[in-house]
Amino acid sequence: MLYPRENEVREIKDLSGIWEFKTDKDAAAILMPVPSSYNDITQDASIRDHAGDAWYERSFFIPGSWKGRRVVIRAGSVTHHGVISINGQEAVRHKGGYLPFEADITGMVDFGGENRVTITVNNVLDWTTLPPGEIRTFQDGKHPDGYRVQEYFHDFYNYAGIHRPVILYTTPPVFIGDIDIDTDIAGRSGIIRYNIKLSEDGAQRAVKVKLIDRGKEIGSNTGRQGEFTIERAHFWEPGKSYLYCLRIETYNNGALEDIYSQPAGIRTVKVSGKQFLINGKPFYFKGFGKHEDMDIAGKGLNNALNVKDINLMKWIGANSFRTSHYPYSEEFMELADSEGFAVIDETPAVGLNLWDMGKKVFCEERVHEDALEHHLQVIRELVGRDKNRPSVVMWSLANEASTYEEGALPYFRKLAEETRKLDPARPITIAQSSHPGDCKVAGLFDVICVNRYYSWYEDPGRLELIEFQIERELREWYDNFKQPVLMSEYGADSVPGLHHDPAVMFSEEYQCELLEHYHNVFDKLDFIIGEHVWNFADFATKQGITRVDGNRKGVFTRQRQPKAAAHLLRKRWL
Ligand code: BDP
Repeated sequence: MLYPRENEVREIKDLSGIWEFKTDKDAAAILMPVPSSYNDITQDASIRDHAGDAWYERSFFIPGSWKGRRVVIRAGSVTHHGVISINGQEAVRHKGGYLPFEADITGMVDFGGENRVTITVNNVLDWTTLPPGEIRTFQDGKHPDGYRVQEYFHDFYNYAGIHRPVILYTTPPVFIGDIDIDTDIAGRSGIIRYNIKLSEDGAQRAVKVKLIDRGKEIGSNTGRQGEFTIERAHFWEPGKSYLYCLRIETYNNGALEDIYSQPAGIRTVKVSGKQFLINGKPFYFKGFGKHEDMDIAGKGLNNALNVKDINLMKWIGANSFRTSHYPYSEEFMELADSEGFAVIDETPAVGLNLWDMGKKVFCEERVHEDALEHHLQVIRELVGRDKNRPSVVMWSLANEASTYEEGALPYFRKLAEETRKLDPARPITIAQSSHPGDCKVAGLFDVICVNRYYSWYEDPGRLELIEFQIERELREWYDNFKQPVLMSEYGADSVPGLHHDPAVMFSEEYQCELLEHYHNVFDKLDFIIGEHVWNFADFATKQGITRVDGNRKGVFTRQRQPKAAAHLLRKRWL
């Protein structure tokens, strides 16, 4: 799905702003910002903890000048189910909280008049959603009869709402529908191959593609498929972004009809032996697992926060991040492309683990056919959305699933096959918490990503054990699977300002010493291709006895101030 871009023939109208909102059909509407999570906006705990439908509504005008154009409504993220209605008529419904969806509403709107959009948002998680969850209803005498809670198994708050912009955009009735870009390098030359899809009725249209370099046309072709070879090309690489642009024009009997400008970064990625190669050179990942998370707005898109995070990642010397544990906004992905960060792009498959060897996840009553079908659909949508982004160097299909179960193997085999079919060029992985001896699925992937918390969840307080334990484990992963290994999570909670010497858990000293022990091991092993600290910043979680105001493993606070660990990483990475 193309990211909406305006130009001479396409217009965008952003419906961000303050909408009317209800969680109960009969209540009076209250004010709700879009984009934002709704949970932390009011003083009402029942809205914060709501599980079920919520309704958003606003009116908008369609200018008379749009008559004859195709009008599309597009939502970047409605968590987790969304139904968009226009003037009371359903236009589209979508399942999956972190990916865009859209609908042609040309036939539903009043041109030159006022229109109404209603979005029904449902945040319920069950065993067919990603992440999964369960609604628990109590009839046990210990709770009021019928008491109902949303349970889930992942460690971040189940923020809900319209998290990314809702926009209207126009195209001509016959339009550019999709583009596939593939790039290659031959010596100092860069190659950009493309394949353009027009809407169904576009067979008679002529297509022209112009190659633009910093505003200047340096080549042009005709036809829907083709390639450009750029001698002495500038390549895209982490820390040094360079984007060309393909300007696609369609013509109807010689008259210009549609235009779309697609950025294109020339780079290659490949896993070879013990290395992860970008443009043929070994790449070492330095960075974080992150979250979309902030005070008040929750998971709502915030450009100030996004630019701040990019600046902090540059300041600390990071070159990459993983979109733990769901696809991030296209606005943030645009920044990764333009600012030169390598991204491990992850699906929302997190919490497929009950941390209980006795209770299976991959079985008929939990993750089964419907879940698999949805997971495949999410992968198709994710690849469809991000396939042309040079920043995306690897797909991560899940986080910490119980891959020690037999049932995990057929499940992940299907996912791996589908992803490779959709995108034969990029490596694939999953972030693992299973142990190398028990994991049934690692052989399906290209890179081992390990999440591990020695001296935190395991042997808490025992910093002296880390090097022995992690070295043993990492060697075992490599010996068993002969794939390069990336430490995709390691870290410790710390409360800023809490000091202790010798270090104790939750002090800033402990977080620093823990990281250093891991680093000593990474520096010894030649198959380690990177380190992603958990987490970039503190973030909200559900309430529980192991969380004091959320997860505190950030090296920055939730307000983006550095803890001591941030200075330690900055020294190491720069
Ligand atoms: C890992 C998860 C991550 C958690 C982290 C933690 O992948 O989502 O936040 O542990 O517990 O299990 O801090």
